[in-house]
Amino acid sequence: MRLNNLKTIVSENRPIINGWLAIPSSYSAEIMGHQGYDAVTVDLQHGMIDFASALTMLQALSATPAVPLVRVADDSPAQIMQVLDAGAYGVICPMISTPEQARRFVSACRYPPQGIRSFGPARGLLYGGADYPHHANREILTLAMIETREGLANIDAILETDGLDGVFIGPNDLSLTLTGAASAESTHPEMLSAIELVVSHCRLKQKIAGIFCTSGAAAANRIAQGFQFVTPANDVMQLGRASREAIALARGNEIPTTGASGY
Ligand code: 3PY
Ligand code: MG
Repeated sequence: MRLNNLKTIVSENRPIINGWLAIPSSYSAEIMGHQGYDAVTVDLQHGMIDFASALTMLQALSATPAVPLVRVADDSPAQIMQVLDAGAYGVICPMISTPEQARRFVSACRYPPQGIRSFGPARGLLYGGADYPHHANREILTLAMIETREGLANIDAILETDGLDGVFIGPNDLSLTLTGAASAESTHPEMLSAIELVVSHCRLKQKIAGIFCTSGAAAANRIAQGFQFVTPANDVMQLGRASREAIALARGNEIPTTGASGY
């Protein structure tokens, strides 16, 4: 089976830089996959992407060096199993608040006896190789999103889930629940200590600590803080910013920091 390069990167103590796709386009996916990201995630929760588009995006990513990941809409096993069959080499599951939810999520990613994944590897075989069914349990990456007050309180028990590779903080949702305002780079004291708590528990349990960021500079700060998996903004934010910069430069104006998209 094709090895999951992300597991190698983690074992070598290097950070994973992950691209994020919200625009339903195999062409964008192909472009992003060729930019040097270690992984690129197709977002089925907040992105404008349905399964048919996700399939073509995973196919496009297969032709690039980036490891294809999917953020699913929730912890329902049917969609988790479908994106794995479509060739995702890892799943990011939002809104994991309890160890039971974490177990349900990981179990859907693992063939028996470790889990309940149903057999029908489809594109997994094409991307991973003929022996995919024998090694998929070892290679597929599982990241549970911590973005609720309850998830934060249960961080220890969630990290103890067998087969869970790590957690990925959703800072917008987490700050919304902790402080009343969604802000990915919130400096509210409750957010700062929540983030420190997650990083320190991941370090103790030797699990991946991941987080969504709003820029490359913000991602560099998170790596310095101890995160091993960072997403330096998504395609929509990057497209908006690049456009604003080009327009401002052409007009000889100052580059605005936020645009119509709110990013
Ligand atoms: C959040 O910040 O809540 C996210 O889910 C990022 O994708
Ligand atoms: Mg979120």
